[in-house]
Amino acid sequence: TLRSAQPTSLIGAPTDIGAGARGASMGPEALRVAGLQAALELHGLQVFDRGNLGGPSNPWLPPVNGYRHLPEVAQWNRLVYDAVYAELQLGHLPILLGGDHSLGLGSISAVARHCAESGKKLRVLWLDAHADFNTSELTPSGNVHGMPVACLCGFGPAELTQLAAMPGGGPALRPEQIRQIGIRSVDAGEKRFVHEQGLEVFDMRAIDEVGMRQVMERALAGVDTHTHLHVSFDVDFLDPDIAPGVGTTVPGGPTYREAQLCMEMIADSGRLASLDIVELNPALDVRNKTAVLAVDLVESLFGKSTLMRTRPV
Ligand code: 4U7
Ligand code: MN
Ligand code: MN
Ligand code: MN
Repeated sequence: TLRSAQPTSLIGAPTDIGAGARGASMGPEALRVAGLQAALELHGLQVFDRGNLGGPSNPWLPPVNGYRHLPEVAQWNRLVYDAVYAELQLGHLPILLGGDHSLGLGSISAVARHCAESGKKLRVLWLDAHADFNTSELTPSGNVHGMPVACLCGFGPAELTQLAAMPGGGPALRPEQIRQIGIRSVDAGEKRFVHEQGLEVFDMRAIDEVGMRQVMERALAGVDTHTHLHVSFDVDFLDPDIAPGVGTTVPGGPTYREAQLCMEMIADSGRLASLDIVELNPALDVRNKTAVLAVDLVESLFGKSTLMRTRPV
């Protein structure tokens, strides 16, 4: 068993406040029921389960000025920001159990502040079927889970773009710090904005053409000992045939083997320092199998491998 020096902390954020379907609020408990803590402990990790944050309930209202539930989304993200930042201060590796993907805002804002203060380079891997790069003008839904990447880059309302008090007051992220993988659903206006901002996107076509191995080599290029690697794992990244328990399924995602390789190559980088597991929706799952799969993949992300490999193939 590989022993990691860094303890991990599970932070539950049981909300679907930014989502287009109810049910992601049950994600943290489904991951616990699927044995997340025990799976990580089997790999020699020390795991603290911090329990669940308690934020506002979901009023399930239509969008106002292009956003659904903006005050509640902001409140949940302030709670996530504080919880994730506190774990980073302790030297722990925070694992955010969502909850919908709007919570990536609080989580990654905390990571960005931590990196700015500790002189680390931040690289964010966004594993998702969607680019999550909408703004209030571009969004077809008003759901904030489709906007966190744009907000992190400074495009959005102050409540969401100013979560981190960044030195110099700028946005939490610059587009060049982000790599998106598995993308296969981008809205029309969002597509133009992704192009305009120069986001590096490894869409499903890239995975089809050059394979997951080369995609991950490219996505991890430049990651070194000074890098803090954050993985934001939207479970709808996975093909819905293997992962039906998500609110926004898009066909044609990575297979089980492709997803395993993706996680294994991140583990091999040795730089994983924070993680979000989001958009798991137990109300849409089949006997918790999507949660079990997510736990299996997270094991690979933390270094489970079939053999004691000493070098790549
Ligand atoms: B997720 C969508 F219109 N783009 O903005 C939107 F297709 O966090 C979906 O990646 C967003 O699951 C999906 O509402 C957000 C839609
Ligand atoms: Mn997402
Ligand atoms: Mn998604
Ligand atoms: Mn979704």
